[in-house]
This record gives sequence, structure tokens and C-alpha cells, in this order.
Amino acid sequence: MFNRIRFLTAGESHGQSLTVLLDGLPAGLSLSESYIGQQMSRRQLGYGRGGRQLIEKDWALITSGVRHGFTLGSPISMSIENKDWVNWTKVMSISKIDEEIKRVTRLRPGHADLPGTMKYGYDDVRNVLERASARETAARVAGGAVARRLLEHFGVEINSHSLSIGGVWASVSGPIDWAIVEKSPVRCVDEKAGKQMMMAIDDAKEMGDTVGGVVEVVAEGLPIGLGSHVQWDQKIDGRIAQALMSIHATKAVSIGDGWESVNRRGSQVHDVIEPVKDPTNSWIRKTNRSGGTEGGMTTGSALVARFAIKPISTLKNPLPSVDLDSGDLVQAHYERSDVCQVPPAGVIGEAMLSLVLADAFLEKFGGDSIAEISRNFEGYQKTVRPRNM
Ligand code: EPS
Repeated sequence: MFNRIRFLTAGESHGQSLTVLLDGLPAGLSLSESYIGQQMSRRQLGYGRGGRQLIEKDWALITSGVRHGFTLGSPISMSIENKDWVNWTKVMSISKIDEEIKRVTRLRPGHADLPGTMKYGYDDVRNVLERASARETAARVAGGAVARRLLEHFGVEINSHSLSIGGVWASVSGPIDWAIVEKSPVRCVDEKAGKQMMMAIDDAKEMGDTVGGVVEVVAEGLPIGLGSHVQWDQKIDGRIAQALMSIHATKAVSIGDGWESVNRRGSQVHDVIEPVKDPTNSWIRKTNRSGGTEGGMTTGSALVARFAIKPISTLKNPLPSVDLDSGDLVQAHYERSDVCQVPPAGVIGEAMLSLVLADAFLEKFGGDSIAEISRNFEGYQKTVRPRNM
């Protein structure tokens, strides 16, 4: 997945804590727990979130790789406490307990329950659902925040917004006012659509159901030439697609005009390259239908990706299902959950996009310290212009 950064998470939703391990970041990057905490708070917001977000105050304790406010170049590890753990010490005890714990055997369609219990030979769905839970995205956002910090140092800005929820679509034209998005309970720039999205979430909640939608993530300020055309697994669009597709409940990913472009002719799809007047501001396009990638590389235009979040699988009014032991018809398992995960998905998508782009940035401008990477980056940027300018 990554060429320079190694990123792992560990931890179950109701275990003691989540763990994050990041290796491959350079020395000399300013980084603080409060910076990471700000991103983690953003993830906990969103209309339609479940009761768990009232219990948790997500915070990532940095346990290595940072000294006096700057990265050391050594592995960065973080620990995120699950405050809910105190209510689960028996159910999620590490050691054997002599108390009978009720097994979860009623399989939820749409989650990891059936494939997970068959794959690992479990008799208790909880052994799957604890790790499969979207709680893990708290760890992704912590790791993604470190990557975001690196990109911000080099002038890259990452944002996201909800394009649709429950079939209600925002009408978006022109530059997006990200301050409006951050204030919106559904992270939607279109206030009218936002209100209708909240109504759609309320209606679903009323019916014990759930709703999904579409999120758009945007990275601005990227240099041209991240990724590569030379090998299938180096293409930046493919790497972004995998990272976004790996987010819980994601069922589709597109870049730029994506699916819409197939209805148009090439002359209406490709972004014309404008003549260069100012060598320090080269390769401008008046359109960005490509979403900032061509041939598996960044073009220098905004990187724009969209991903579809399915309505989440835990329904208060459960679907019919089957019991893992008997194979008989039962109602699917229900436990506290969200009604809609689209708003937090934007923040999680920003984190995953940051990790892919930071990895590609380090791949191109490698170096062990921010100072060395800066020299490489500035030297490259001076070459990005027509050859005789
Ligand atoms: C979530 C934490 C989970 C769920 C939700 C998202 O906490 P709990 O299971 O204790 O309520 O609320 O997970 C899911 C919706 C899912 O399908 O796994 C979180 O922190 O984002």
C-alpha cells in the first residue's frame, strides 16, 4: 500500500485502547497531541452519530517518536483510550473468566459477521465485530493527522464535505467555503440540503433504519508528479482508491468526474493545458475534470475524490437473519450504533487521503529530515515549467 510510510492500527472497539504505529516519517516535523486531538474531535461529530460518541473524548497519547514538539525520525506510536472499556471488562477480558458471557450468534447482514465467523471458525460474532467496528477509524484519523501535518508543512490543504445523505444531494458550485462545512452538523456546504439531510436521518432513525451517502475529499496545493505511470501499483489514483475503499461501509470510489465522464466525449472530458505566461505558475488548467490525476500521477490541480458510504449495517429494526448455531431464522443482532456515518466519513477520508499523499510526497522528495526534504522539494519546484523558460 505505502512505499515509505508504514502504518498499522490495533485494538477492538470495547477493548482497553486502540494503538497506532507509524514508521517512515522524517525528523524535524512539528507535531503535538493537541494537533492530532483536533482531528479526532472532528471525527466524533456528525448528526446521526450514536451514543458511543457521548462516552468517548478521543485523544491520542504519543508514546514514541516525538521529543520537545518535533518528530525524531523514529517510529511514532500512539495510544487511544476507550473510555467505554470500564463497561466491558468482563466481555472483553484478556484473560479467561469463570463467568458465562452470552455469545452473539445472530448474524447482521452487511457487516463482517458471517464471512468473519466462517473465516476464523468463531462461535461468537463478537470476536469479529469488535475489530470490524468503525471504532477503528479513530486510530486511522490519529495516524492520518500526522500525515496531514507533514503535507501542511509543504502547503497542501486537505478538506472534505458531504455531497449526499439519504438520497438528498447538495447543490455545489464554485469554490467551497470550508468554514461553512465545518459548522454544518452534516458537513454540507449547502445549508438547505443540509437541513433535508438531517430530516432524512431523523426519518431513518424513527424507522429503526440507517442511511448512507457520498463524501468528497479535496487536497489542494499538491506538486505535479506524485505517483507514477510505470507500474500498476504505483499509480496514485489506484493507491487513493484502495485507501478510501478500505474505510468502513465504503462501496464505491471515483476520482474527478469519474462515472459522469463516460457519458461525454473526450473533447468534453480532458483538461486543456493553458499556455504558460509566468514560469513560476506553470501548467494551469481552466477545468479539473480529471480530479487532479493523469496517467497515475498528480497534475498539480486539486486532487478530488468521492466515495460512497452504504447505510450502516446495525439496524435498530433488524433485518431477518440466521442464527450461527442453529441456522434457524432469527432477527439480526442489534447493539448501540450510529444511524448515519457520512459526516465522520469525510474526516476519515481526509486522514486516509493524507496518508497516501504523504507517502507519495516522501517517495518523491525522500530525505530523513524536513530540512532535507524542503531542499529537494524547492529544487524540484524550480524545474516545473516549460523547458526553455
Ligand atoms: C464508532 C464506534 C462504535 C459504533 C460505530 C462507530 O461504538 P459502539 O459499537 O460502542 O457503539 O458506534 O460503529 C459502527 C457503526 C459499526 O458499524 O461498526 C466510532 O467510534 O466511530
